[in-house]
Amino acid sequence: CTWGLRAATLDLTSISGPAVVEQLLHLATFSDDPLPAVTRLIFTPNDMKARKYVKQLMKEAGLTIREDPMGNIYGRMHGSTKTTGAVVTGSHVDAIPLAGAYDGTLGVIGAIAALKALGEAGFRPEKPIEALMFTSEEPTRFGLGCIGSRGMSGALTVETLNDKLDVNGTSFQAASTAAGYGGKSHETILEGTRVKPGSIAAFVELHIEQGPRLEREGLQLGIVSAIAAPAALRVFFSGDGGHAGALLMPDRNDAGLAAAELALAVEKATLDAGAIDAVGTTGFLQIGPNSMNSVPREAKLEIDIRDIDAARRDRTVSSVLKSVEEIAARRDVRHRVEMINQDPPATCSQEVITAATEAAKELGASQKALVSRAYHDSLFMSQIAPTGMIFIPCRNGWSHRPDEFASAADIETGVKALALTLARLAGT
Ligand code: HGY
Ligand code: MN
Ligand code: MN
Ligand code: MN
Repeated sequence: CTWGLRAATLDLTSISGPAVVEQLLHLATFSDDPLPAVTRLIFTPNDMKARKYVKQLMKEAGLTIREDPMGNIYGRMHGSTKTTGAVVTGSHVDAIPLAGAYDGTLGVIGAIAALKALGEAGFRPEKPIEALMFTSEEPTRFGLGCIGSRGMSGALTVETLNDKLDVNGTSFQAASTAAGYGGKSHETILEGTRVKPGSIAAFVELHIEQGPRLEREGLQLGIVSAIAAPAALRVFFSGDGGHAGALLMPDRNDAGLAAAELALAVEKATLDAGAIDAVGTTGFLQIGPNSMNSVPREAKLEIDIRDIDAARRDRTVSSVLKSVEEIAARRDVRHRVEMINQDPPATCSQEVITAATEAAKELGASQKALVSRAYHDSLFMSQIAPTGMIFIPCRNGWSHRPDEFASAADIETGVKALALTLARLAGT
């Protein structure tokens, strides 16, 4: 049948922005910090409560639930055919320290709400549709972002997973197994997580923009065309330290000052790239022993460098690496560099972009194509399936902070656009 006819008859009035907001705010109560801050790291007690709540919502939506060894949680709406790959939609519920209630969670709760509404509207998809909660998108606990979607897409090796320990020295294998997932080794865990080729026909992620463009232009939806290329590195400096009173300036090799210089060098290298899409951040800077009258002898920095142009991003990374060498030599400090990740950008699939754009038009929602400057699990899903993202505005573009906010009206528009996009991709 012609899609337009069927979409027009799809009654999605059961999708209610206020109801989704209520679920998001209930989810936000599972936090290690008092509201409105949300802190929720993978496999911690609050994450386990969040997982339980997500599975309860999936069950109430009539979805068939399955979980893989890394803790990715799938809720499936069966299609009329078994052979084709599923249309999948999802995001993450883990949150960096002192974050907000909408980053990631909108794409999980919204996915379940969209599938529930499609079921209630009597929509019977040809392809199965799945709501997916990725086990962890933030890099906080194991020092690597998108660990679940990397595992699903094959972008994660056993060696990489082996050296990802948390601050207590706990391995992913130990933490996931203690949480009821996992397995006897990282090999078996990755084997059980890897998505079989062809099993995903398309992937769509609903997310807040985490930037100010949509709100500034008064637009309701963003249809993502590309996702910027993220890179991250860890740098350690060490000097001999000493007494702040007795150690004279010419005799010092102050690791703290080397770190301070490097943080400024990151900013300079990024600005020297000469492009507004180039960003560089020293988000973590720790010195030791961190006492007023002791010359710092240790420093650790975690640096995040992104750009929509991968080659230009790589030039910025190499300029930062050159600065590490130059600062270390000049200040006579020892140094060590760990590249955490240096991923390619993602180009979204025209098929998904078209489906999402048509869905927005059907809703009469204002929209524009835009690039995602944040990374998402979509970055890795795009390596194994046609992938796209739908953005809604967030207040002042704020994200990764407790006052992150999206309105019930924008959330409702986003979930409806997602439902229509899924129906189009999964329909006959
Ligand atoms: O850092 C990011 O872009 C994502 O929010 N983890
Ligand atoms: Mn985030
Ligand atoms: Mn996110
Ligand atoms: Mn070196």
